[in-house]
Formats: sequence, C-alpha cells, structure tokens
Amino acid sequence: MNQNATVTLFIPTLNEVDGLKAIMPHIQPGWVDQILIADGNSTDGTLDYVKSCGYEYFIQSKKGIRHAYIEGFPKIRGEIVVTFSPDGNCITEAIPCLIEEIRKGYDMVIASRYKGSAKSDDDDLITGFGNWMFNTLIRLLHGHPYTDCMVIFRAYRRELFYELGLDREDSYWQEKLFGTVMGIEPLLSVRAAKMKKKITELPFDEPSRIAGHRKLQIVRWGLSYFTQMIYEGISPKYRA
Ligand SMILES: Nc1nc2c(ncn2[C@@H]2O[C@H](COP(=O)(O)OP(=O)(O)OP(=O)(O)O)[C@@H](O)[C@H]2O)c(=O)[nH]1
Ligand SMILES: [Mg+2]
Repeated sequence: MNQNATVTLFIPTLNEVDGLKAIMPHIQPGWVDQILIADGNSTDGTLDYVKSCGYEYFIQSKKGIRHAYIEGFPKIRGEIVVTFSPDGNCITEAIPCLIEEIRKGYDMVIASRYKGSAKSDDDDLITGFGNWMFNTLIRLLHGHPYTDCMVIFRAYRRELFYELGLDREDSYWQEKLFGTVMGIEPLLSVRAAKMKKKITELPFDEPSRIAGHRKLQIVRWGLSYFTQMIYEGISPKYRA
C-alpha cells in the first residue's frame, strides 16, 4: 500500500444522532478522502443531522449490521477503509494512527481495547469474556495472538473484504440457526488469521457510549459467533 493510498471512513449508524453530534466535529476532514455514513433506517434525527452536514450517506435496504457493510462496500472509494462507531466508543485521534499502519504495509490494524495498558469502559463482564474467549480460540486454532478480535474500530485494505469472502451470503449461514443477523468483524478477524494476513494491533482505550442504546444482541450473537469460530476452525476454505 503506497503512502498516497486513499482512505474512506465508514460509519454505520442506527439511531445515533447524539453520538454523531458530539463526535463528528472531532474528525478532521484532512484525515480521510471519503466519509460514508451507512444508516440502518434511523428514526431519531440521525439522517437530518447527516444531511445538514452534507455527509455522503445511504440507507441500507436489508436489516442488520452486516448489510450496512455488504451494501456499503461497493460505494467505498478509498483503498483503505477505517470502520468507526460514532457512539463515543472510538477515540477519533486514533484514526490517523490506524491509517499510517496500513500505509506501512499491514493488511489490517485493530484499535485494541485490551493491548498493553488499554482498557474498555464500555465492555461488561460478558462481552469482555466473549472477546477473550474468541481471541483464545483464534490463537489456539490458527496461531494468531489477537487481543481484540471483535472490535469495530479498525482499518484494512478495502479489498480484504472481498478476498475473505465477507460479501458472500453463505459466509454467515450460522445466523439463521439463531434467528439474527451477524456483524462482520469476528469473521474478518478469523479469516485474516487463517489466511496469514499481515495484522497488527495498536492499544487504544474504549470510552463509554455517550448516548443512545447498545444494539448488540449478546446471546444470539454470542452463539452465532461461537458456531462460526468452530466452523472456521475446521473449514479448509480461506486458509493459507
Ligand atoms: N447501519 C447500521 N448501523 C448499525 C446497526 N446496528 C448498529 N449499528 C451502528 O453500528 C455501530 C456499532 O454498534 P454495535 O456494534 O451494535 O455496538 P453498540 O450498540 O455500540 O454496542 P457496544 O459498543 O458493544 O456497547 C453504532 O454506531 C450503531 O449505531 C444496523 O443494523 N445498521
Ligand atoms: Mg458501541
């Protein structure tokens, strides 16, 4: 990846107007080449705010967080994508640091809430344990020592999304067993590890959510991701 590689900041939103208002002014326009808001049909004024700021946006047609990505990726013009949650969980100053690592040649860099002295004020015992368990599974099954395989805040080469088959419906069959729609980050992490991609993590704290509501479905997602991790452990696909 060259020094001039272009960057898209990809921001999924679902009823996140208060977070957006607080966080977006801290993002310096010069950091990225495109800001793309992927909205999941918000009803709290998120879109009014997005439009008033003139941000590029689209409204996803299928429900569920991963469809924001699958429908959004063809609209991403940057060669590097930074995925960002505008709910107060992601420290904006980390954005240029993540981009710099990809420009150095990494395929993916994660803003880890658990590397070194970094800490999360947002995770609770259950989500913290889930993250630790999935990191441990990936380390045991594929040898990659993630400290934070679940977090949304990360940067990667845009093409990695396609190279790892994250755009494919059949990559997420586990969700049907549990009646939900999964996110993409755990699969991105595990397949990047299986494919021996060049991955790094930088320590960044995760402050608490500043407003709005958590959309995470702990039980359904936990079960879906667990099934997905075990399946990826035995599947020969997407393995270097
Ligand atoms: N477009 C879209 N965005 C979503 C959807 N669900 C959540 N989001 C947004 O994605 C970002 C991350 O949300 P989640 O991964 O659900 O995390 P959270 O609700 O903040 O939960 P925690 O961070 O674990 O407390 C937030 O900006 C949400 O508004 C969805 O279905 N579609
Ligand atoms: Mg959050």
